[in-house]
Amino acid sequence: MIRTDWTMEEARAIHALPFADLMNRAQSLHRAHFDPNAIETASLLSIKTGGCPEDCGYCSQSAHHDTGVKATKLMETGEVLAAARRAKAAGAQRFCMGAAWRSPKDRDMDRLCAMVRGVSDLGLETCMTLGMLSPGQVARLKAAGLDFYNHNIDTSPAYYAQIASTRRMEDRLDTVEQVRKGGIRVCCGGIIGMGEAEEDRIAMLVTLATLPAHPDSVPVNLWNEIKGVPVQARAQAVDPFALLRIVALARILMPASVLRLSAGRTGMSDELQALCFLAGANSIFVGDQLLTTGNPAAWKDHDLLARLGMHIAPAQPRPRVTAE
Ligand code: SAM
Ligand code: DTB
Ligand code: SF4
Repeated sequence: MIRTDWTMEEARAIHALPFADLMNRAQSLHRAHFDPNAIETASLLSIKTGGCPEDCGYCSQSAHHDTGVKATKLMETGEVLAAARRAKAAGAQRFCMGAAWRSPKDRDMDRLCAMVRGVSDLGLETCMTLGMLSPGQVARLKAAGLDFYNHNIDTSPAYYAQIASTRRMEDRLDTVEQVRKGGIRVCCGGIIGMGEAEEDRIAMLVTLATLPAHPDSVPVNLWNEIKGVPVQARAQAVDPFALLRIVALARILMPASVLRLSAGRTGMSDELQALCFLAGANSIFVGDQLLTTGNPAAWKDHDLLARLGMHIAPAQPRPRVTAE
């Protein structure tokens, strides 16, 4: 059963289960909703890097922090399509285009829509992450054929103000709601390892799991160290078991959502990734590069999946995870 009325008490109790009980519950639900040996693959491209007016304390692309990332203009459609062809050849099913904006300018919409149509025509699922969207922009992207929109809540409501001051979590949730209402599937998750407490991690998942509809996909990012950003002073190494508990809790609270093990895999052992898949993670980014940081080499991921007897999930439109 898909529930959107989870309480913090329930989530804390699940999170605190003995490890074997927690993993068993997560794996049983995973099997009820998905092929447990299938992994979805997405590829990322930064179509507009750096110079972002937002001050997210974890991000290399904010103009507020001195990180050495060079600001670029929005890429040409042709260059984006060439990258999408390469991603498809390397085994990606979905192509996710990210821009370091607070929100897109209306003058950029024609080009963004051309990118969506072009990537879609290559037979790839399309995803964009462009910051906040107006209802009109949602409608244009939907008409161009955009399948997914990524917009993360990043942390708990209580910790959010420590992470960004140029926007509120309510602004993020408003965009998520606009996207959902506009009929584009929602990809919404967050980051762990930014100095937040265990309670914040649980609260982040409860926030996602009590939205009117669960996000269709939920990225769990481990903070990728960026030198020169405010989070660097607060970041903590994440205990592998703490990560596993969060993955399992996400799987239990949102059993039909695709769970993506996103940033941070370069620092994870094969064994930890395998345990994350057991706990319910069923999607990864493939390709050497995320946005401004690295990702495991393609051969390493293929090797890992082969050793685990896992395969790339056939891309197929899935029904929305909860009804209106
Ligand atoms: N500007 C858009 C936005 O904020 O939605 C799109 C790009 S933004 C880089 C997408 C997401 O990447 C963020 O919401 C955050 O969850 C994740 N992210 C950014 N920097 C990260 C880092 N250093 N480590 C882990 N995840 C990170
Ligand atoms: C998400 O949750 N993770 C991806 C994607 N959505 C856009 C981004 C990860 C970025 C990691 C830091 C970087 O490469 O700059
Ligand atoms: Fe800008 Fe997105 Fe980075 Fe925040 S996370 S600074 S909005 S690119």
